Amino acid sequence: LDKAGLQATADAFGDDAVLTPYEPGRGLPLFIQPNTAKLYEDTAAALAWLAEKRPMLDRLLLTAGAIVLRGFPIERSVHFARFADSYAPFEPGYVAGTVGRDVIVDQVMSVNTLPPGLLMDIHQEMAYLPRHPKRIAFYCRMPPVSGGATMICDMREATARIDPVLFREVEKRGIRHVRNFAAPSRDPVHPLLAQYRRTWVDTFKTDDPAVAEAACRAVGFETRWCDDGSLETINHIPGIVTHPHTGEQVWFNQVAAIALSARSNPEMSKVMAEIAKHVTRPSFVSTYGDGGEIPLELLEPINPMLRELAVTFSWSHGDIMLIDNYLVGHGRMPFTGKRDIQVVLLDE
Ligand SMILES: O=C(O)CCC(=O)C(=O)O
Ligand SMILES: [Fe+2]
Repeated sequence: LDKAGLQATADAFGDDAVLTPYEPGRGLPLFIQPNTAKLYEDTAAALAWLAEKRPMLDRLLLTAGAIVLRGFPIERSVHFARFADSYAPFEPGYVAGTVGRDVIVDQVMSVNTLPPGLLMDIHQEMAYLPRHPKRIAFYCRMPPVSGGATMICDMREATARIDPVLFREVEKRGIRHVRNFAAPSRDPVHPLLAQYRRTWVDTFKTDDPAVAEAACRAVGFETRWCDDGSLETINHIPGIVTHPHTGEQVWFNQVAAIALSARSNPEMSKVMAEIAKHVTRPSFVSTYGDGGEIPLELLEPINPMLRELAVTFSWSHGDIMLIDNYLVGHGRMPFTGKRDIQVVLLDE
């Protein structure tokens, strides 16, 4: 975000709000704080102001990639839901996502509840699906006492750092995912198993195979029932997308996180090894679009590179972070104690 652009927006906000690009780093995220008693204290007034300023927030988001609204009286999840109302919801919802999420109120859901001690690698939400949210927003209902920052990462910079050989291959061949959703009768062998090897019943919210198949078709999956009662799905994505508004090409897939996340967490590696003993089919495999293997050595540098670029700040109660899902990736630092961060998936 250049100085002139920021000044123009600051002028347009007048005395209502203060804009502060986050330091250290290159100004990611951009913080916006209310500067009048009314916007600071009156929830209805703040929500109306945020809705009215949407065109400006949209423009800022395209340059900044992520905006944190801090100090507005977004006291409860229902206020966050009202904030989200001024955006089009991501209409399919969290269908065929990799983790379980609880609905909190309206379109507000819980975040991925990976155990607190583990680090969640940086990813763009639902990038493994042909249709995915263009934007997402997080809300801090209760900040953790220690750790637990939502890391964010400039994917423009990350795209420039992807190995050019890998980039060209993905551009040419795309990416293919083969997933396997467990049969509902399988007993979990570890608490993480329920989270990371979801059943098709839990994933598609039905115990009717025909309904599950229809849900799969709706998100672009081919399906095949396996003899152990599990459901295999196949889908293709480009892996690199052209941003709908800026025309930039950005890396947009989760192949590194899918293949190598266990390595970020020694405890998780042990769990994965344990799971592998009990299941014959892996839950998520990605290859090039033609089925050719993506060499691991091309993927290995990606997660560390994303973490190196990552910016972290501490959550405060009431914060809303709006993210352009193409331009900014997100992950989570380990934490202790309680942490209540919530999420909505948005379209335009
Ligand atoms: O908990 C967080 O900060 C991020 C979690 C996350 O990536 C998600 O729920 O999509
Ligand atoms: Fe996420």
